[in-house]
Amino acid sequence: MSDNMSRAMTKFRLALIQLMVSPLKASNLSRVGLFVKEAASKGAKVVALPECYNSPYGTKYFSENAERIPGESTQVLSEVAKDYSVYLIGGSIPEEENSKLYNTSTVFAPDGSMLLKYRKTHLFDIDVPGKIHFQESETLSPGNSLCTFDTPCCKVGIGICYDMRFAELAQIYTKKGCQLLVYPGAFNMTTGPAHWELLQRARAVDNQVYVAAVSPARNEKSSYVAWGHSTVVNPWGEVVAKAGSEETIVYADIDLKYLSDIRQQIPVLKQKRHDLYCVQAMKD
Ligand SMILES: *[C@@H]1O[C@H](CO)[C@@H](O)[C@H](O)[C@H]1NC(C)=O
Ligand SMILES: *[C@@H]1O[C@H](CO)[C@@H](O)[C@H](O)[C@H]1NC(C)=O
Ligand SMILES: CC(=O)N[C@H]1CO[C@H](CO)[C@@H](O)[C@@H]1O
Repeated sequence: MSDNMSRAMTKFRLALIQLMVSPLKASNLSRVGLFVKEAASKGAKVVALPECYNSPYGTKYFSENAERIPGESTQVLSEVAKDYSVYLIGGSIPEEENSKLYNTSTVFAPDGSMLLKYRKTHLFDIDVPGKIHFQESETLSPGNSLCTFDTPCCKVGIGICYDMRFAELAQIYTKKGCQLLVYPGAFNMTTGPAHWELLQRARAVDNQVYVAAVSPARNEKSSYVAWGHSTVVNPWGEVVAKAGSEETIVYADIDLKYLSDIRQQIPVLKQKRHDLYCVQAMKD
């Protein structure tokens, strides 16, 4: 693609695949291709799968379904990304290496190559926002510590589920130039109604970015009942697309011209906020 063309591309379609996940990994894997095909046929250029899309959420399933990377699931992701020529954000899968389990997210380019691999190890250990978390991801996936990737349209930042709660992560991604943040996640029936949309809107309006969160569909029979409601929020903080609890695909057009308009109208990102506050604090 020529530089001129990529510069001109200020709009692209994002699809979130709210998959119904079952204990049978093989059948679920085979359906990934069908959903991505459908999304690509509707013009999606960036497609995201939910957290734990190839195995139900729960420790007993993690060990049963864990695999190496590259492995069965990432092979499927690579082929599907290539077949339909999309950027594919592979939600997360349970990964095994040296008898340890990790929740790992991968992203594939339209040529089938793996752009990044992001492991979360101590997801619920993060008491001090930013600190420990970033150190760990730095050591686990050097070079991709902050988990961003470039598309011809914009830079995308990836977080998994709980990461959504950390304003700092979104802020750092924004400072790195991300215009879209994607969080594969699986909030439950308590945290879902309370915080799922609120957190996305907060991250979006704080940073004037598009924020998308992609959940598995709700399976009442599952041991972990996901809230569903995969959502896309625009830089003004408005929900532009939202699923219910059923298996479905959510589409949204990401408009970078709109994003830059918002940033011009309310230029918070241009001001050195921290410097201002420090000066103010010293005066006081
Ligand atoms: C991640 O994986 C670990 C170990 O397999 C598990 O205990 C934990 O609940 C998982 N967390 C998420 C958010 O998937
Ligand atoms: C959802 O998760 C929260 C926090 O981990 C927990 O307190 C709550 O009991 C869970 N709710 C359901 C319905 O499982
Ligand atoms: C998303 C997906 O593929 N879900 C399927 C997983 O496998 C079970 C059992 O075959 C199906 O019922 C789900 O629809």
